[in-house]
Order: sequence, then C-alpha cells, then structure tokens
Amino acid sequence: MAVCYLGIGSNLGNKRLKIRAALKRIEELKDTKVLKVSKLIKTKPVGGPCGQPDYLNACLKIDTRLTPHTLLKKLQDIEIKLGRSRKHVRFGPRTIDLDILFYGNSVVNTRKLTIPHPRVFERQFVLKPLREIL
Ligand code: A4P
Ligand code: MG
Repeated sequence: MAVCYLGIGSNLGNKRLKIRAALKRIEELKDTKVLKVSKLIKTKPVGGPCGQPDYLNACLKIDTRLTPHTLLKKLQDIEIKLGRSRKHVRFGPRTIDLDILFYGNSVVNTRKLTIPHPRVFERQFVLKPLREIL
C-alpha cells in the first residue's frame, strides 16, 4: 500500500457537485481507501486564458495498492466520465482535474507521469488544502 496525495480542481459547471462525484468515484476504486479530505476552497485561476471562472480546489489523502500509472489511468477515466473533454486548453477551464501530487516517497518521471507533481510547490491552491490533511 502507498499513501498518496491527490489534488482536485474544478471551474466549470456545478463545481461542488463535480468534486463530490469525483470523490465518490475515488472511494469506489478497488484496492483504494480514502483517508482524509480537505475543505473545498475557492481560488483564483492561475495561468491559462484570461477571464476563466474561479476554481474550487481540494486535496485528499488515499491509501492504494494501484501502481502510479494505473492510478493515473483510473483518475483520467473518472475525469472523462464526469464530462471532461480531453481536447482542452492547457491550464484552461475544466469540469474536473485530478492530479497525483505525491505517491508514497516515489519519484516517477515518464512521458505520462511526473511525481511529485512538478507544480505542487508553487501553487497556493494546492498547498493550502494539502497542509490541512498532511
Ligand atoms: N501528468 C503528468 N504528471 C501527472 C501527475 N502527477 N498527475 C500528465 C496527473 N497527471 C499528470 O494533464 C496533462 C497530462 O499530464 C496528463 O495527460 C498526464 O499524463 P491534464 O490534466 O490533461 O491537463 P492540464 O490539467 O491542463 O495540465 P496539467 O499539467 O495537469 O495542469 P495543472 O498543473 O494541473 O494546472 N488554478 C486554480 N486556481 N486551480 C486549479 O486547480 N489548475 C490548473 C491546471 C491551472 N490553474 C489552476 C488550477
Ligand atoms: Mg491535470
């Protein structure tokens, strides 16, 4: 089992509902247990096109037997099921974004996956909810 931290963000549609739905689906993942969930915080968009809506962000702590790449695949399946288009603008608006921030003490650097998430340490919208559940 590995203790992992995930980041969740949404800035399109009913954000609170999308985040709740994503959480429910993460709870239903096999070999995975949700240990802690931070409060949802409203944040100003960082990067991306001007004028995009504010975000709701949260972080969660899970324990999982899924490998990092399997976990990424499962999270991407959830993003798609919740209506996220894969043809989105980088850093642009999205119904739901699920990022793996940390996976135990593993370091992963492949074409598809970088862990720790490369932008964790520069982003208050991640650090603030993360602090709450460490
Ligand atoms: N990928 C690599 N490493 C990871 C990882 N650790 N976790 C790859 C998840 N995915 C990872 O991601 C693009 C590719 O990153 C994936 O195919 C995966 O193989 P994406 O989610 O499709 O695209 P994205 O979200 O536009 O890019 P990225 O790089 O995930 O963006 P960020 O850094 O997540 O930034 N402002 C506020 N206030 N709140 C936010 O939540 N989010 C972003 C997105 C920008 N501004 C924001 C927020
Ligand atoms: Mg992402």
